[in-house]
Amino acid sequence: MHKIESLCIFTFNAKSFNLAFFKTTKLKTKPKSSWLVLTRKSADFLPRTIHSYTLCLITQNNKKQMTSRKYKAVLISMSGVRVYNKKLLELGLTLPGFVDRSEVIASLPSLGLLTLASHTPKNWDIVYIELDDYNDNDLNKIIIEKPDIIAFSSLTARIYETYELATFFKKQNFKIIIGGLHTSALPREAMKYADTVIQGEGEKIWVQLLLDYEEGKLKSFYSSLLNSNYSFDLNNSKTPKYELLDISKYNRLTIQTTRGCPLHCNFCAASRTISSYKKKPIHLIEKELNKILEVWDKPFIELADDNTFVDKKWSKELLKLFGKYNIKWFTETDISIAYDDELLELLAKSNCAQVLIGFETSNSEGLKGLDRNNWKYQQYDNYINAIEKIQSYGISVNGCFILGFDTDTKETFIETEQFITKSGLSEVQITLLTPFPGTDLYHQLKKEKRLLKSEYWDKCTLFDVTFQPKNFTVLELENLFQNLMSKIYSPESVLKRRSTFKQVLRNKITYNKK
Ligand code: B12
Ligand code: SF4
Repeated sequence: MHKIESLCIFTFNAKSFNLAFFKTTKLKTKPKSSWLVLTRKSADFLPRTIHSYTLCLITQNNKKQMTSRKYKAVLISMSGVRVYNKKLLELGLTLPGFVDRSEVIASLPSLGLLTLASHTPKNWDIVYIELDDYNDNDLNKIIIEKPDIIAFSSLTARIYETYELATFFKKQNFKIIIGGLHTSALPREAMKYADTVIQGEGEKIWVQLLLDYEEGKLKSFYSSLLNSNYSFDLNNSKTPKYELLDISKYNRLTIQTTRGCPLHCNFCAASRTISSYKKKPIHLIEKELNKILEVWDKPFIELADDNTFVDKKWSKELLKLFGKYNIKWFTETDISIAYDDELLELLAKSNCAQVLIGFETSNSEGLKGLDRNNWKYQQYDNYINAIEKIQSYGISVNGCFILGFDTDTKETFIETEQFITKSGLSEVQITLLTPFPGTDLYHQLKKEKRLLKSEYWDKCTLFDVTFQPKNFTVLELENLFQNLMSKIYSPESVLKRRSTFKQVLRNKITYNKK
């Protein structure tokens, strides 16, 4: 039952329905559509003349909705990619494979913030801003918006800049909120710079904190990790607000179909640090794909998942869904997909362009104790066959390898190159082991007093050395890594992998003809 709050009678011309409506009721905000429907229905009961109606209006929504003022939040994504190792940077610029991938990744929007935007109550306006390199002009544009709050999404590598901006805006009396993976790991640190810090999943907290702000009761800390009432059920997911983006700036968009990963690798700093493993219902993913197609007719989609195909039954439904669309897409998985032919068949038919798999190391010793159940260690002997099998279905495999494990020696660098060549991988990524704050690896290295600095967050780029390696000096590890980069991304190696990629594509064509 709705509370009847006012009754008004007025006459108006049919063509100017909305205008008369707003004028008469003197509403500052547009009424809810359900309310409009009710009023139109009411009109059906009333006598009609050709050009005008006499309408009896029964207002139903709660008073607050009608009279409350509009609020505004600016959501800031610290976008772009970062690498500080100068030599690597110079080298990187000459390495075609590396540059291509960086350019592709660098343009991705903040799905976290677009997700929060979709959960924002109607009495809040949202302005979404990406700041890569920024200047005074960019900051002035934010000030001119006169927002009630400025909310940042944080990743570790750009947290110092986030804090700098937070301090700047705080001085101008804006309320500052910071959430994301970095504040989830180190909320106390972030509290020095923000009015409110968020730890964990944002959807439910966001709604609560906006309400708290309206009521002047904003808290300094909200956590879905410490308060399970705030953890989010993906059944309640809303389609991210892709319409906030200027789509011409992007070459890919992201959607998240799963959150978390059950493997718990000791170095992993992805969404598993803020959520247990969970899956989004397929019909909601379908809505997201449709929404993307509304704003972009030929999209390329990157799943922002940690590890998509953990649950094989659900994954097959997901792949059937993708199969209905003509959308190219990419995601991250573990090698277990190689053991499921039905899944591989569906994957091949789903327009999946590539899967990224974390093989982590070519040195099996490095896999020991890496994840909670030693699962990756047990898969090591299957690596080469798994790559061959997945690619035989026409799905390109992008293999990821991490260098800098305690078990690594100089030989590991040679073996990694040999492994990559032998594996027939059609794409490759190598990164340096990085102790992101909050991870088991971070706690271990801190205990062993091997972190190069107590705070080194800007160096958490996956390409900068941040701790004392076991079998090398820091300089040796840097040099060995650069050397491997120059071999792996040399024009010849890239060319070779591109020809493998074309062969894989031919597999797909043959496979899909079957
Ligand atoms: C897409 C992506 C990017 C994009 C977009 C980043 C972004 N702002 O979201 C771009 C290309 C910019 C990017 C850049 C980098 N990335 Co990146 N990226 C990803 C990826 C693949 C998906 C992230 C995602 O969309 N998640 C889904 C959304 C829904 O989750 P979310 O953002 O965490 O948001 C939720 C909560 O955190 C919270 N929340 C987030 N922000 C806020 C803000 C407020 C106010 C509130 C209330 C809540 C809240 O609510 C959201 C919903 O629950 C992840 C890998 C992965 N599988 O997660 C890596 C990942 C996030 N990236 C990583 C890294 C290392 C980088 C780079 C350093 C790489 C580099 N060398 O440059 C840079 C970072 C530089 C920078 N710009 O800060 C690491 C980060 C680890 C960490 N703790 O910082 C990850 C986890 C990958 C990994 N290998 O570990 N990345
Ligand atoms: S498999 Fe990947 S996503 Fe899962 S815990 Fe390990 S590193 Fe993280």
